[in-house]
Amino acid sequence: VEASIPEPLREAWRKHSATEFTSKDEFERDFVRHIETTLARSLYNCDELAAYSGTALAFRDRLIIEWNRTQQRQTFTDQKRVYYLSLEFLMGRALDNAMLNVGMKDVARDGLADLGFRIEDAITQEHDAALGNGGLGRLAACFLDSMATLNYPAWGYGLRYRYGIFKQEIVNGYQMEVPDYWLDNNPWEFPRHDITVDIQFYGHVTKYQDENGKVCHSWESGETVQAVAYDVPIPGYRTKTTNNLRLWSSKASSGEFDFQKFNAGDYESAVADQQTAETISAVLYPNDNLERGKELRLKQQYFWCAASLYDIVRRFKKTNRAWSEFPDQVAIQLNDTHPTLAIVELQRILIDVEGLEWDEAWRIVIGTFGYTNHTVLPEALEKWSVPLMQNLLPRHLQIIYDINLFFLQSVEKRFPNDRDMLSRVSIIEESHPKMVRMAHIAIIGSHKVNGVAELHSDLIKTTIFKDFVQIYGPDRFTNVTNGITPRRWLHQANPALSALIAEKLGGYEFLTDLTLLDKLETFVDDKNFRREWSDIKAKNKLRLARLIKDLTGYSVNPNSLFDVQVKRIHEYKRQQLNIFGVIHRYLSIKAMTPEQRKKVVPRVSIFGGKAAPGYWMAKSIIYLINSVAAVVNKDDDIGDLLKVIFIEDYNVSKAEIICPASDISEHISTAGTEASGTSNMKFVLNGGLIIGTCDGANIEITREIGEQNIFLFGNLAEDVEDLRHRHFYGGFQLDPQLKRVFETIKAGTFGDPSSFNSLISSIEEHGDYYLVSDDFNSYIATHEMVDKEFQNQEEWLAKSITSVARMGFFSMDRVTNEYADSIWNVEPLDIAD
Ligand code: NBY
Repeated sequence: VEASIPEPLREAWRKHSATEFTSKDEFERDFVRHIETTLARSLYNCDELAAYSGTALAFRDRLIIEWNRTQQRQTFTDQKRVYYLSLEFLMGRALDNAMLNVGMKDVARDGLADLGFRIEDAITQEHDAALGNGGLGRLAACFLDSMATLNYPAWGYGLRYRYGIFKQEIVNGYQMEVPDYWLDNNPWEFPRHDITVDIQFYGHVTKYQDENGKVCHSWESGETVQAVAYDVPIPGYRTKTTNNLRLWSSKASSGEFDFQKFNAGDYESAVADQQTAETISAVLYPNDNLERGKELRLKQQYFWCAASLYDIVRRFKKTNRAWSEFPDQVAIQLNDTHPTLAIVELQRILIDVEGLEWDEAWRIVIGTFGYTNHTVLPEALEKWSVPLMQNLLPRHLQIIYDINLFFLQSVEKRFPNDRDMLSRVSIIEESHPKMVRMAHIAIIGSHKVNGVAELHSDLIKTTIFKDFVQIYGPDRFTNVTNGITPRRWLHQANPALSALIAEKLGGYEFLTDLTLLDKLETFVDDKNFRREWSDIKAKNKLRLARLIKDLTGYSVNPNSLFDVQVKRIHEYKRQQLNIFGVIHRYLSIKAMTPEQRKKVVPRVSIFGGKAAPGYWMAKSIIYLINSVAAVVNKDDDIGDLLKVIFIEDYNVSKAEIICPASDISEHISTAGTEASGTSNMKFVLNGGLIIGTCDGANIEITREIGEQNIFLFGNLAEDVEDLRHRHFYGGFQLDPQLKRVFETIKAGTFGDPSSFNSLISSIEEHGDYYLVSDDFNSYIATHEMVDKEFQNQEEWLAKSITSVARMGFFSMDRVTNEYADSIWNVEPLDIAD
C-alpha cells in the first residue's frame, strides 16, 4: 500500500502528521486550542465542565494518534485477533484512566493549575459511561484495559445505548429510576458515519437451486435497520497499544426512509419509522441475573451480533485467505449467552452467502467461538420463544433446527435409546410455546466453555451442563477465575496506597505484574510501614465520610468500623441477611447497660446498589434498609455505636471511593449462587478484610490469602439442596434470633410492617430458598469475631497487609493471558521500541 503513494505526497503528509503533546507547555497549548476552537469558549467562560472537556480533548488527541498507529500495526502484522462480544461494558469515567495509562497526569495537573483549575474538579465533571448492570459488564471493561496493556490485538464489540443503566434516586426510602442520558458532549467516541451495516429483520426464506443444482436459501424482504459504528479508544497502561471498542448505534436505513414516504407526503410516518429504528439501541435492559424474553431485546442481540460479524468477516476477507483459516485469524468470545446468535449468524453467512458446505462451515464456527458462563441461576438462563424467533429471524430458526438435528443425531449414536438425554440436551425445549435454549447453542457452537471461578466451573459441569460433559468429554469445559485491573482498582482508586507500595517495592512494576506484591510481606512487622498503611485507610475513610455527608446528610464517625455491602440488590446476594443482622445488632445494643456499651465497637453499616425496576423483593430490601436507617440514625440512645447508610446510585466512580475505605465488606451470597464476584477482590486489594460465605471466588481468595485473614461463615454449597428440601419436608425452624428480628419489624419499629410482609414470609412461610435463617446464627457469631479482632488494630493491620501482598493471582492480566492461551490461541503483538 505504502509504495503506491508517490513520495512527495507522503512527504507532505508526514510533515504535518499529528503529534502528541509531551510537555506541560504543549498540553496547555492543546487545552486552550480545544477550549477556543472545538468548544468555542474562552478564558472568560471556561467553567469546570469546559476544563474537563478541554483536558479530555487534549488526551483524546493523544489516544487517537496511538489508536491509528495501533490499528496500522495490527493490520500490517496480520496476526490472529480477539473479538470480545459483550452487551455490557461498564466503563466508568475515562479521563483519569487515560491520564494514568498514558502517564501524563502530573503534566496535566500542573498545566491545569497554571490555567486556574484543580485537576480533581475537572475529573469529577465526567459522567460515568454506565453501559452495564454489574459484574458481567465490569468484567468486560477490565478485559479491555488488560488486553490493551498486554498488547493483544483485540476489539470489543457492543451497543451504543442512548440510555445507560438508570440513575437511582431514593425518595422516602424507595428506589426511583431516572433515565441516564449520557451522550451529550461525550468526547471519547468517534462516530464512523462511513462504517455502516444494513441489518435485516422479519421477512421470509425462499429456497432455490443454484447453477449446480445445489439447494440454497435466501432470506428476503424484511425490514432493514442501519447499524452505525462509534469507536472508543482503549489505551493500555504505559504501552503503545490503544485498542478499539466499537459500539453500534441504530438508525433508519437510508434508502427507505427519506424519499419514498417523504415524497408520498407521509412525512410523519417516515419520522416514526426513524424512531422505531432508533429504539433498538435506545436502552440497556436493567436486569441482572434475570431474563425476560422481550422482543426488543432479541432485536438488540441480533442487530449487534450481525453488525459485528459483518465487520469481522469484512476484515478477514481483506486478507484473501481461505475460509478454513478463519479460526486461525479470528477468536470470538461470547460474554454470557447474550451474543449466542453470532454463532448462528456466522453459520448463515458461511453457507448462505459464501456458499460453503454445512460441515466445513460448522467446523469453522466451532473453531472460532468461546463461551463464558456467568450464572447457574435457572431464571437467568436465556430462552427465546420459537414463534418469536420464527417471526423475527426466520432463516436463523431454520439453521438452529438444523444445528439441533445434526447434534441430536450424533448424541443418539453415542447414547442410543436415551430419550431423556435427548430431550434434556436438545436446543429446543418442548414447552408451550417451544423455547430455544441459548446456552445449548453456545455450548454446541463453541470449542471452549468456561466458568468464572473454580466452584462455579465445577458446578456447571456437575449440574446445569452435566449432560454436555458426558457428550463432549471434560475438555470442552474449563475454568478461568475472574480478576480485576489493578490500574483502575488500585492505582486510580487508591493513589496513596499505590504510591506507598511503589515506594517499598522500588517502583510501579507491580501494576503490570501484580504477583510482585508478595514482597510486601517482608514489611508486615515494620511499625512505620503499618502506621503509613493505617493512615491511608483513615484518609480514605474520611473521603467516604464526606461523600456520605454530601449524599445523605448523615455524619458518620470515621473511627467506626466501616462495614460495606455494595452490589446489585438480589435475594441471592442476601442484603436481607445483612440488614436483619443490623437490626439484631441494634436490639443488642439497646439492651445493654452503659458499662457494656463502652465495649461496643462503633459501626457504620454501608449499603449501595440498584434493584432491577421490576424486581419487587429487591426494592423491598432497599426500603427496609432505609427504614432501619431512619430509626437507628436518629436514636440518640445509640449515637455513634451504630449508623446505617444507603448510598444512592452506586456506580463505578462511587465504587472507586468506597472500595479503598472499607474495613470489612460483605460477600454473603447463598453458597453456590454467586458465580465469582469481583468486588470481593477490589476490597481485599485495597486493604479491607472480608466476611463471606464459601462461594464463588471467596474460596480462592481464602486459598491465596490464608483462612486466618478472612471471616468465613455459613453452610456449604454441597449442603444447600438438602437444606432446601428439609425446609419443605422436615419442617422449618426459624432461627430464634432471627425470630426476634422479625417480631421487631412486625411490631412496627421500622414503620408500617405490611411493607415488609413479602420479605418476611419468603423466609417464614415460603421455604427460605436462600437459607437466610440457616446461616443467621453463624453470621451473627462471625460478626462478633469481627468486632473482637478489630479492637486489636495491630493484628488487623497485619492481616490487611498480608492479604494485599497475596492478591497477585487476581490480576486481570493473569485472566487475559489464560484466555489467550487456553481459549483464543492468540499471542500479544511484539512491539519494538
Ligand atoms: O458476573 C456476574 C455474576 O453474578 C458474578 O458472580 C460474576 O463475578 C460476574 C463476572 O463474571 N453476572 C452478572 O453481572 N450478570 C449480569 O449482569 C446479567 C445481565 C443481564 C442478564 C443476565 C445477567 N440478562 O439475561 O439480561
